[in-house]
Amino acid sequence: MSSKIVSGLLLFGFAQIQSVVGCGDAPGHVHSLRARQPPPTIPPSRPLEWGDINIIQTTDTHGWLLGHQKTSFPEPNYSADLGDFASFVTHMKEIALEKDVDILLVDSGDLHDGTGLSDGFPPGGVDGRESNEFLKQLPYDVMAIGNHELYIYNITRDMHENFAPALKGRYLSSNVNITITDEGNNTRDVPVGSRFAKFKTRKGRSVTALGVMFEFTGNDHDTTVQKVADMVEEPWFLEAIRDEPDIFLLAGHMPVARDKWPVVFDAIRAVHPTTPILIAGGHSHIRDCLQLDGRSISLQSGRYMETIGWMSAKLNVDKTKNITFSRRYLDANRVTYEFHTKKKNATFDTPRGLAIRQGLEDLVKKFNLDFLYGTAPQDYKVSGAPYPSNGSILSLFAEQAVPVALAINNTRADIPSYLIIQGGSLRYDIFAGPFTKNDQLTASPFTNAFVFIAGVPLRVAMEVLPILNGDAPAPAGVNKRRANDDDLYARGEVESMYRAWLEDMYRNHLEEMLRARSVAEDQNQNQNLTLGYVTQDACPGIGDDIPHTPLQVFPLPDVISSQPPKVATNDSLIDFVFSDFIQPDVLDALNAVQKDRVFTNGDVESYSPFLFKDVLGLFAQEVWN
Ligand SMILES: *[C@@H]1O[C@H](CO)[C@@H](O)[C@H](O)[C@H]1NC(C)=O
Ligand SMILES: *[C@@H]1O[C@H](CO)[C@@H](O)[C@H](O)[C@H]1NC(C)=O
Ligand SMILES: *[C@@H]1O[C@H](CO)[C@@H](O)[C@H](O)[C@H]1NC(C)=O
Ligand SMILES: *[C@@H]1O[C@H](CO)[C@@H](O)[C@H](O)[C@H]1NC(C)=O
Ligand SMILES: *[C@@H]1O[C@H](CO)[C@@H](O)[C@H](O)[C@H]1NC(C)=O
Ligand SMILES: *[C@@H]1O[C@H](CO)[C@@H](O)[C@H](O)[C@H]1NC(C)=O
Ligand SMILES: *[C@@H]1O[C@H](CO)[C@@H](O)[C@H](O)[C@H]1NC(C)=O
Ligand SMILES: *[C@@H]1O[C@H](CO)[C@@H](O)[C@H](O)[C@H]1NC(C)=O
Ligand SMILES: *[C@@H]1O[C@H](CO)[C@@H](O)[C@H](O)[C@H]1NC(C)=O
Ligand SMILES: CC(=O)N[C@H]1CO[C@H](CO)[C@@H](O)[C@@H]1O
Ligand SMILES: [Zn+2]
Ligand SMILES: [Zn+2]
Repeated sequence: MSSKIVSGLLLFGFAQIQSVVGCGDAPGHVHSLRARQPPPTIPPSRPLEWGDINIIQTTDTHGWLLGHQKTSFPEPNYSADLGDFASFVTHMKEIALEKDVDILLVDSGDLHDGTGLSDGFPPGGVDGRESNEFLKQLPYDVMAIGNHELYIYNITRDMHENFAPALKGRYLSSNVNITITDEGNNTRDVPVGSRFAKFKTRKGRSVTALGVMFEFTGNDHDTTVQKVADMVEEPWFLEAIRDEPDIFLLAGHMPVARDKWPVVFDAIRAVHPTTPILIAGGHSHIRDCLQLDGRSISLQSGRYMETIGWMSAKLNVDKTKNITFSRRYLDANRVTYEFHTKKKNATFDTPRGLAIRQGLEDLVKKFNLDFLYGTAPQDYKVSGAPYPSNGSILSLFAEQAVPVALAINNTRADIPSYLIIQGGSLRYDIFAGPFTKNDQLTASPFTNAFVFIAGVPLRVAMEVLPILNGDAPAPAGVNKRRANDDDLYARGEVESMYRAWLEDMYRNHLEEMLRARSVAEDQNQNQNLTLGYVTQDACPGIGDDIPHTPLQVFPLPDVISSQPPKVATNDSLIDFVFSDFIQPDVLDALNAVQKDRVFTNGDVESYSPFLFKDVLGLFAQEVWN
């Protein structure tokens, strides 16, 4: 099949492929890619490759400390909790002892914002303070600060005062400061954790470690993120890297590709041309690996406790030779953990692991996270279903949930309304089954408000959406307020990068299927594969611990809408409801599409006391109960 045809097919959208892969056994009979029987649990088959120094990496855990508990695939593949992980680490350390090699545990940041365990704290609390107590119980050698530790000053201060001390100098924030008021009421600017750490491994190897943040600009007042190029010129940095260690360990909240790691790498290489450099990156939520030279490796281990990263290095003495590295992306579940530690279910749990799980379950009770709003009848996906559709959480939210939730205690409920909100309003899928407070916080935690303008002709309101989505040309005068990609990236937006990674993965899969000489060949290769990530990185060999077939992924619009109300004519006046997040864009667009009236902030009123984060719970109580 020529590549022209392949790309032509892809242009029609991913769903089209189902009618292309005919099976040949009956006319008109086609295989659905998703209709295969789920295969039985497949454990990994390849043991890990151990080296002289071995690193287990977590990153972007975002509160997912109880793992993924839903039964829809591939969630069970990520079902291990932090207690299981603690047991895994204990056993891996025992194996390292038997092999007489070094093993280090590293985290690359973003401990906040993701589930009820971090975000479901009662009023007066601080996000992540209680969930972080469990991370403190793991034997991390190095942890680096993430941007989600910097959006709210109180969180940063909590990390500085309560978290960093537990790491005893190994919570690293090389280019991130906090401004604090000390006992003498003096304002001081200090690193949130430590700028660097120097320590020796069990085998006596010297390590110089850094914790570098990408050039984040969305941080709160009284926190500072220094540019990476400025950091590497600081006297403290040059002093810290002057003496040659056995390895440099560069942990940091920065993707391993297409960001500023080469700046740090080059600064070290200028002084130490051959010293092994191990980079543990993060932030863009993908699995990735590359080598900046033959004596260095950079690993990034996904997100949300789905992936545990492994890298190892055989540290040869010959400094002119390349180092043999290995890397592996482990799916975070007990089957994986037991396979690699040669344990059985009955011998796997450690007392500390069990205590951590119990503690997390107690926290669920304390935060009332298992409060049941209702039962979801099916899965609703963020990018795993087309928008608009039955299976789209965006459709569910804008077309069903918001109208139900905002009708509650609303004096304007009887006035026809039309709603638009940002497509990024939903953070995670909803799965069939119990829908709890934890699920609500996971899917939709945002505190945006609903506002409205009364008396807008429906026709005018409906012209706004295509303009904001870029589907209609923006009329002259519409201020292109929406930030460019670089600005969004600097402010911490990563969802689009993660989704682009999924899209690449799925596109590669389709192209492979079309290349396969026959459907039989494809099925033979793929029928036993479970759904999950299919990583194609720049390191040698295969990185995924278990081969998977990728999830289908669909594009998302920037702005989504409710169904238009049933009114007499398109000129009927309605309540135009929207999110305060997009208010400036909405006003610009309204003033561009008509000239009868000038819309200003003064026309915008509060529509409901409920915020985005309240909607799904209210809806589930009404409709799924
Ligand atoms: C931050 O903490 C202080 C006291 O510890 C509290 O008074 C303040 O309300 C908190 N701010 C936020 C935004 O939570
Ligand atoms: C600390 O300084 C602030 C302003 O700099 C002042 O308002 C406050 O009264 C001082 N507090 C004490 C205890 O001196
Ligand atoms: C961070 O704080 C230190 C003092 O602890 C100060 O020397 C340094 O200039 C600060 N860095 C930035 C980028 O503000
Ligand atoms: C060493 O690694 C570098 C970078 O990965 C590669 O370009 C080079 O060919 C390797 N050299 C040998 C001798 O394998
Ligand atoms: C593993 O063991 C625990 C008790 O330690 C038990 O509750 C659980 O059902 C077992 N799981 C399997 C898959 O056998
Ligand atoms: C959409 O929902 C309707 C009603 O609940 C159902 O009949 C239909 O089969 C669903 N369609 C899909 C594609 O799931
Ligand atoms: C609606 O208003 C009533 C009466 O003020 C109140 O009791 C109820 O809690 C409100 N409903 C919600 C969902 O807030
Ligand atoms: C798939 O599974 C079947 C039976 O479980 C086995 O015979 C076959 O070799 C497997 N195919 C591949 C490609 O692993
Ligand atoms: C309203 O506008 C839409 C799209 O412009 C059109 O399809 C529809 O027929 C109009 N409806 C009425 C009642 O004018
Ligand atoms: C360990 C585990 O739970 N593996 C599951 C991963 O997901 C597939 C389906 O995609 C299941 O069959 C496995 O049991
Ligand atoms: Zn993150
Ligand atoms: Zn991040």
